[in-house]
Amino acid sequence: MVNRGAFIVIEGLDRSGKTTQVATLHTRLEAERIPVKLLKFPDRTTAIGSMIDSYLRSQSELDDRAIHLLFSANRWELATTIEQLLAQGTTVVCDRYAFSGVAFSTAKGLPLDWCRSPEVSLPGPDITLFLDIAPEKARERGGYGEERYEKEELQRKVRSIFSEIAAEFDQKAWVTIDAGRAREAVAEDIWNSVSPLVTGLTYPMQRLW
Ligand code: T5A
Ligand code: NA
Repeated sequence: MVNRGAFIVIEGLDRSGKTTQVATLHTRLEAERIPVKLLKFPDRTTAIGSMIDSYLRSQSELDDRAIHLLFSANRWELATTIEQLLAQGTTVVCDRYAFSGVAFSTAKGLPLDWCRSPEVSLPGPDITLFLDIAPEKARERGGYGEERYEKEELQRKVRSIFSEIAAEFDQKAWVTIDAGRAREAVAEDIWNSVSPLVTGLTYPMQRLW
């Protein structure tokens, strides 16, 4: 029986460097000959994803609950794929996941428990790396302010909800990384956290939450 792949989630505030770090991790895993698949949420390529994309670019309006459920449905669309990849021994690296879903919608004013319920029993990450950065520092990076949620006040609320979510996990399952440093330093911390997991796991896939 092959060991299953690890499910690695990279979370963080907008412009914290998630996409940059996911790409670096991908390159390193390939160099180590570890089978790997990158995923990103929202996955804007599906029919649901195109509704989300239009909402984020302020080209359409949706009730806060409706958009929340679309973000969640966008993960459920890929739940079986994630499960199959892990079972066949492929490591899955995911740029944002259910924690973003809960943090952003709660920051907009929806109750946390309500936000969490559609995420329950999705494939659970083996490790979540949270890229933490002060919103005022993130704002200095390229492209900030183009999409709906890229406002400093909202980002501050999102950051505090992420820290509430973090408190529910032990230090091995949720690792907070200072993302305000140089790319290489952040990448090194990520590698040190994930390298023990990527040679394959023998325990079953987890479920949220
Ligand atoms: N959302 C998402 C929900 O509300 N509910 C959900 O369920 C989900 C999944 C879109 C929005 O949707 C919300 C959250 C978001 O507001 P997205 O598509 O992931 O989510 O957003 P993106 O715009 O693609 O990504 P971000 O804006 O969050 O950027 P990243 O990926 O964190 O940052 P990255 O790597 O693109 O870097 C940003 C810039 O900084 C530079 C990069 O070169 C780039 O210019 N940079 C650095 N500069 C200095 N030092 C470093 N260490 C740097 N690392 C990167
Ligand atoms: Na990104």
